[in-house]
Amino acid sequence: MVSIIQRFPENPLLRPADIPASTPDLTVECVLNPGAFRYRGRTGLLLRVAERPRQEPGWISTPVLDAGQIKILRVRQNDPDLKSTDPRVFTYKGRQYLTTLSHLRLAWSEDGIHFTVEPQPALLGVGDHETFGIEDCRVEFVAGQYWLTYTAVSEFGVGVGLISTMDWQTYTRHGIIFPPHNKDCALFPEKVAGHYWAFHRPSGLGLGGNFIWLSRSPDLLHWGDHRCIAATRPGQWDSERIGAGAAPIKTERGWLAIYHGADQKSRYCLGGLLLDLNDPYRVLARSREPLMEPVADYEQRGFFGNVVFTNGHVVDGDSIAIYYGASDSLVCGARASIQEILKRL
Ligand code: MAN
Repeated sequence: MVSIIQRFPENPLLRPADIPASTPDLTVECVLNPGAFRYRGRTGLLLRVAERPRQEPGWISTPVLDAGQIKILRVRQNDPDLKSTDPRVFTYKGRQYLTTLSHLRLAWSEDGIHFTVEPQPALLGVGDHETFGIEDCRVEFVAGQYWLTYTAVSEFGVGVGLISTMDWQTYTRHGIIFPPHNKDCALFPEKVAGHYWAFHRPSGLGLGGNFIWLSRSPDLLHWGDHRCIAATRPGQWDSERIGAGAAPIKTERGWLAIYHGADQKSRYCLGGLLLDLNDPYRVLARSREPLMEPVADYEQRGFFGNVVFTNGHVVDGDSIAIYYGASDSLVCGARASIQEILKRL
């Protein structure tokens, strides 16, 4: 099938070497999964920057936040209490840790392609529920403010935190809105039937799985009427886990949501879902084939290969600029026509 997604010829837009580390003791290992938005005529990205100390042979060392200070956990690779099979996580003495600590960093662009990265983090993990960092932030302008829904990671699990800002200088923290295990939360850009709406992705331990749920709220803080709207599909490209990308796009055919799906081999692709404009719990269509697959070299090889993952886009008329993380290492961009995507659903 002919691809309807055109990758930016300038890809990758950002790589770890473009990001100054947040402290001299850390190196930037990955820059990935940006939230995207427009502010005062510019495109903003809220990048996930994943850092750790430079790795020494024979050791794994990872930063953990402890009362706002970075502490380094350092474990010998041959320690019998260490289990490490995934580049993103390891288990030590029965407890799980991430191999990197992520914060959120702003980058700005006049043309949506060339970005200038701010020298310091915009947001770092705060408090007991973010000691392993904050990740994969969706940004949406709703009710006169920007709302940031992000993954908060700690020994207590992976949940969804909420922050608001008007000016990208001062931030208001609203705490965890979806407790563990939950991630991939994206707000709708406007009220529908008198409510605010959010996608999220709770994970079932036994029954259930990694499915997309939809909820509504009177105030963006309190969420209810949770309903599962899309499950994984056995044997297909989205058989293992699925999760929403950024906010859905309002079209004359319905709400178009771009989501990620992974298979048993953790190969991440992007697909589309179409929801009823007035009753978003009603799913009207879903892509059979992926809209985008990891086929470029930089999408197949990296920190965690075979990944295209999006949680940020900017819409301009019929054109959507999709910002995405490639192989959990780099930030890239791609463009598509919304009408063309709708035809594929
Ligand atoms: C998974 C991956 C990682 C992420 C952790 C915590 O292991 O998505 O990239 O850091 O979950 O969210």
